[in-house]
Amino acid sequence: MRRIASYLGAVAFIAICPASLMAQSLDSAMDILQFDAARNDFFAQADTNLDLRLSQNEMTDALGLTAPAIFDGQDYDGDGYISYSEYLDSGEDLFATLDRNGDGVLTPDEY
Ligand SMILES: [Ca+2]
Ligand SMILES: [Ca+2]
Repeated sequence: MRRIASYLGAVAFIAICPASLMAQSLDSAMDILQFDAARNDFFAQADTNLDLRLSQNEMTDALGLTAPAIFDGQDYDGDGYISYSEYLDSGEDLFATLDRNGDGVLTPDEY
């Protein structure tokens, strides 16, 4: 489940996470529940046609930028959509990648 790790980092984290999470994350630690909650909010906002998957266009609109590497990194089966299941998996991968000391909490020095 580390397929996206090669090009994930601070840039991907910023692109994937909503502004509310970033504002919170700048000066505080967060656990996976807070991380998932913020990403769930992002998915709900981004999935404008409510089909429980994100298209390239929905992702671009939600991020305000085109990020094919980030999109492809989460579209594990390559069908052109990030399903909710893929989104959840990519969140786990992303958290695990960012949580470098493996203590289950992201601290500001880790992102
Ligand atoms: Ca959708
Ligand atoms: Ca997919």
